[in-house]
Amino acid sequence: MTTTFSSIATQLEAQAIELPSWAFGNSGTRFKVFSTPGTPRTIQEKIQDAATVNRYTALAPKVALHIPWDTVTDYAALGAFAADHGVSVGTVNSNTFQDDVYKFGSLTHTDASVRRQAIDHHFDCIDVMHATGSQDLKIWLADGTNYPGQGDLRGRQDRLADSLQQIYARLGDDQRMVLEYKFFEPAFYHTDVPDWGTSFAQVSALGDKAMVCLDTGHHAPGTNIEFIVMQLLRLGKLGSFDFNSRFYADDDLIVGAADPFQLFRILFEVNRGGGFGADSPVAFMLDQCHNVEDKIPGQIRSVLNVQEMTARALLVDTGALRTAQDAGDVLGANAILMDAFYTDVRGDLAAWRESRGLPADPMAAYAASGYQQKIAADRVGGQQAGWGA
Ligand code: PSV
Ligand code: MN
Ligand code: MN
Repeated sequence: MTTTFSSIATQLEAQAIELPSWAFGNSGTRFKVFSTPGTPRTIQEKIQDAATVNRYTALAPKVALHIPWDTVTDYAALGAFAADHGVSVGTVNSNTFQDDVYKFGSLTHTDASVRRQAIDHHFDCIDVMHATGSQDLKIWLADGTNYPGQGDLRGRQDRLADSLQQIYARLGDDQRMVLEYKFFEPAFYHTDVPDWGTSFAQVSALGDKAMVCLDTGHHAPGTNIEFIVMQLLRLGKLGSFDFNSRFYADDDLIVGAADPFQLFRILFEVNRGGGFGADSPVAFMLDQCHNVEDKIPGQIRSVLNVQEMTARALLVDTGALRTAQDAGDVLGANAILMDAFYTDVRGDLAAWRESRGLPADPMAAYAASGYQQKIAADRVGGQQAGWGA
C-alpha cells in the first residue's frame, strides 16, 4: 500500500530547524564580502530576522549563537528577547579559530596556557547556555597542520581528549556537547577532527552527553553521507546536523540546492533510524552563509527545502521496500525509493500550511510583506558574519 500525504501530515508538525545567527550577517569569500542592505547590526536584529523566518514557515523556532560574535552583557535578557519574538536560543557555538593565540591549535595546543584559554572559552559558552536556556554546546575546531612532521599527530589527539574531558565535566545535567568534524580547511595536511570516526571515538570516551555533529558540507566528494547518518543513529551518537549544500568543498550554500536527492537520502535514513519526532536526540541546524542572495529568503528557502525532502522521505512505502529488499528485488526496491523521491509534494505542503494559518507560499508572502524594504531603510552599517573579510 502506498503512503499518502495525509498519513504523514502530523509527523511534519514536529519539524524544528535551528537557524544560525551568522547566516544573517554579511558573508563572502576571501576575495570579497558583499554587503546586503538590511543586514543586522546586532544579535537582537539577527534574532528578529530569524523570528521572521519562523513566522512565515513555523519551521524555525530556535536560533544558534556563536560566541564571541554574538557577545552581549546580559544573556538572560537575550534569551527573554528571543522568547518575546517567539523563538529560543539553540546551540551555542564556540570559537577558538580567530585569535592569534590559536595559530598552532587550541584544544590540541602543546602550550598548556593556550589550551587553558581555549578550555576556559568553552566554560564561558556553558555559562551562556545556562543563562539563555540553550542545551547544546557545539565544538568545531580549526586545529590541524599544514605539513607532514609539523605536529605530533598522536600527541595532539591525546591533548584533545584531555581538553574535551575538562569541558564535558563542566556540562550541566540537561546539557550536551556535540563535536563537529571536517575533513580539511583551514589546515591542509591534517585536521585533528577530520571525520565521523574520530569524532565518535572522542565523544564515546566522554559519555552519554557527548555526541557527533554532522555537517553535510564537511566530507570528501563522493562520500556516502547517508551511510554515516545510519551508522551514527545506530550507535546512538548522532547529536546534530549542520545542513547546507556544496558543489566543491565547504560551500555553505542553501541546503538542498546542489543535490536534493542526497538530502532526500539523508532524511530517509534519519527516519529509518528514529531521528524524527519529539523524543529524537537529533538537533537539526542549518550552517549556511549567503554571499550574494538576501539572507532571510535564503533561510526560508532552506527550511522549506528540508521540509519538502522530509515529506518525500516520509512517503517511502517502508513495508513494500522491506519486502522487495528481502526478496532480492533490486529494481523493485530501488523503484519504491525513487517513487517517493519523485513525488511532487509542493501542492500538499501549501495546503498543509494554509490549514495551519501559515502562508501557502512563504517565499512570496515574505517578498510581499515589505519587511526586506523596511530593514534596508532602517539598518545602516550591517555586520559581517564572523569571518571572510
Ligand atoms: C567552519 O567550517 C564552520 O562552517 C563549521 O561548520 C562550524 O559549524 C561553523 O563554521 C561555525 O563555527
Ligand atoms: Mn558546521
Ligand atoms: Mn563548515
